[in-house]
Amino acid sequence: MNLQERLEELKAQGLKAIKDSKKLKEINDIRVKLLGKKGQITEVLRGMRDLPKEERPKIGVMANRVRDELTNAISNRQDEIEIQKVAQKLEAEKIDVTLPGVPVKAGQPHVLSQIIDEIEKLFLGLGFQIVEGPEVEEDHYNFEMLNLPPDHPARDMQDTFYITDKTLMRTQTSPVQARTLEKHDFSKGPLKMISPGKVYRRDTDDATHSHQFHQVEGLVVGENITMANLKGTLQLVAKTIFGEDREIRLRPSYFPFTEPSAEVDVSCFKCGGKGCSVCKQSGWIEVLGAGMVHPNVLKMAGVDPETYGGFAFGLGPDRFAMLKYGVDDIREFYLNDLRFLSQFSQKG
Ligand code: 2NM
Repeated sequence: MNLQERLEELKAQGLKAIKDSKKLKEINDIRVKLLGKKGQITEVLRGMRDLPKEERPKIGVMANRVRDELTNAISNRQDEIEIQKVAQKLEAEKIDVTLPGVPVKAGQPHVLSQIIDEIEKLFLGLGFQIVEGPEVEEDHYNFEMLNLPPDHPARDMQDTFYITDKTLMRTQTSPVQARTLEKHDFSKGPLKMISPGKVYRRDTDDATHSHQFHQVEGLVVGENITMANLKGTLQLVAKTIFGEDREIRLRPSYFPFTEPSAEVDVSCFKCGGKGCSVCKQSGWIEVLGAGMVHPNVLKMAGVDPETYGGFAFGLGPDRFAMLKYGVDDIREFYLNDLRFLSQFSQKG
């Protein structure tokens, strides 16, 4: 085979190999094999020394043309492979922005928080302040200031978690009210407040008793506050939580911190008052305690009962939620079982 034939052969083989190559590494190997220092084309050029002088230019021109063609083919194929690589990467990483999104699972406030939030919203709308206070409380504020005498059964070790002789886990949120009443400046107007929060009683937990539960207590003290104001306010609470058609009634009762005192019933939200299993055929359900603030409570807080007076009430969000949603075991609220909690998803 003469050099000319050899060049034709190398060109044909080379172009085919270049065309078939799939990777940059492969094409680089082809380049070295053909055009490198010890490459096949280079070898042909070296072989020209053995040719008669007059044949050399012709073969030289031809060899250069073959080298240029192969160089071009290599460069083109390299570009093609490069572009293909980018295209494959783009294809693999493609995202379809028109696909519907994956919804994020949203939780909701605890059912007791939902009840408390609703009550807070109502009272903020009526111009009340929301006041929080310590859960570890002084005996003085929890009992003394609220007209609970030292021999009152609630003060027994049996009924209260004492921390020391003088400190305890609050059994009601009224100590927050005693603290606020004591500081209130009546020249700036009446005191209107609610105090929501956790309270503690020494109790054996069962379906209807829990050693921790919640309270929202309300207090209004000012001039010319009457029991009619109390009834109108509690009417709103009943309608807000249990529905627009609810009525309330007051029955005489006793609390150490109010005189007179009342138990407050709401007309049954299930039967509307006709009598059913929820209201035990009475048409009414007991939901609140309330009364006119005892003069002793005012005096203890440094407020003159001759000039100022008012009403107070206490309600239990746990009891409200049990009634409203038919929960038959108070302990459910404190077990943090999502199968229970997730049933109270909020609307809107
Ligand atoms: C109740 C029932 C009746 C009450 C009284 C006071 C205060 F601070 F004025 F003395 N706060 N809350 C009260 C009155 C609480 O819970 C069933």
